[in-house]
Amino acid sequence: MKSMFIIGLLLASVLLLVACAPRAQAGDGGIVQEVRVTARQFQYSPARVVVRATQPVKLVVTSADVDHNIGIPDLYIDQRIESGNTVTLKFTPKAKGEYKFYCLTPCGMGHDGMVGTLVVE
Ligand SMILES: [Cu+2]
Repeated sequence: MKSMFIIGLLLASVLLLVACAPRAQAGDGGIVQEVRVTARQFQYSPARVVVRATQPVKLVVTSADVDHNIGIPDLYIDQRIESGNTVTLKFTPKAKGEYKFYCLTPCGMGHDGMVGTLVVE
């Protein structure tokens, strides 16, 4: 009788764990990772973004001042962001690693230092 109680307790625990496990968001094309980045002279915020490999990413980038760009050459991404606008990029990073992203639109004297890192784990 006592063993039946223990088995029941174990079953209830497993069901509770399954019910509480994190799930992918449904209804958004399978997007499971959403990251927001703000571009402004002369930095990205955050400048370091961490995502998981092989899972779709939705990268939302807003320009807080002048025209900018987010370029991730290794992932064939090159997207201009006009002043005050927001762009949404969807991609799935295949390989783990660190990918630099740059502003590829001249935006002022500090433009060359406008760099960030996408970390794919
Ligand atoms: Cu720039």
